[in-house]
Amino acid sequence: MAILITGASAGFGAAMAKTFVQAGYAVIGTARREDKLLDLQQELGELFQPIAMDVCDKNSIQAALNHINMLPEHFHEIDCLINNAGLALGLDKAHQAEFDDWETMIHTNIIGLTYLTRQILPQMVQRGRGLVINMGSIAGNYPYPGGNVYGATKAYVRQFSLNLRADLHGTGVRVSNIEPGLVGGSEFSNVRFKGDDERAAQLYEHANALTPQDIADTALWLYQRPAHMNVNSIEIMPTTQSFAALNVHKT
Ligand code: 8X3
Repeated sequence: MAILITGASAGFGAAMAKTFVQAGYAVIGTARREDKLLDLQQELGELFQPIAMDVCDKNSIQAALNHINMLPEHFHEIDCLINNAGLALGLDKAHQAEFDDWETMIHTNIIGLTYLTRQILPQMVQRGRGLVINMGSIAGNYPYPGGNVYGATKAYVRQFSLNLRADLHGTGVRVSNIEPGLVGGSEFSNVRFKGDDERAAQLYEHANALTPQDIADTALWLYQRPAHMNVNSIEIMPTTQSFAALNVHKT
């Protein structure tokens, strides 16, 4: 039995890979950047198997799934799929945002996640057990300026997760959606701000944000819940983050 984690080369995915390996589980980590995965394997040893995969490319996903069968046997059955690969690009208003960025987010956060899930689910249903953990976001629950398509993709992830639960009724397969707020220590904002590392750093300065380890610990906790328990969604914020009032534009 193995844990399959997408986007495992950095951030949440790398923290999850380490956390699950340290707990004794066999982990397959996928990402586009194979060199980063190989570095992680150096660190984690044989319980971690890297596979280069672009979650936006169905052929690449198929090739990765075929590759799993060439790994040692205890990696063959995926008991937990962690759909972690995803990204935000830009924080511009909808009328100013780059459409290419929107497309990339839709391809990665929605289409890639959905396709891979569809490929993995049958084996879980057949075994009558398994867990799909999707990485949602508070951005899927609360609108904010510039969140436009990113938030919409995460709202999709949340509803897809809940609808999977409806379809998987009676199969024993569990689905959880993790919805984090502000998390520092990953490349998330550096990617969102397209390399403006100073802007990214400012966001987390003095914010006492969550860490990738907090999210990895949550994923492990979800996986280790007993088979009769399904956490549908878990929304997590740093204590420093809360809600603001709605805006009123006065003329
Ligand atoms: C990341 C959380 O608040 O930056 O998904 O959208 S937020």
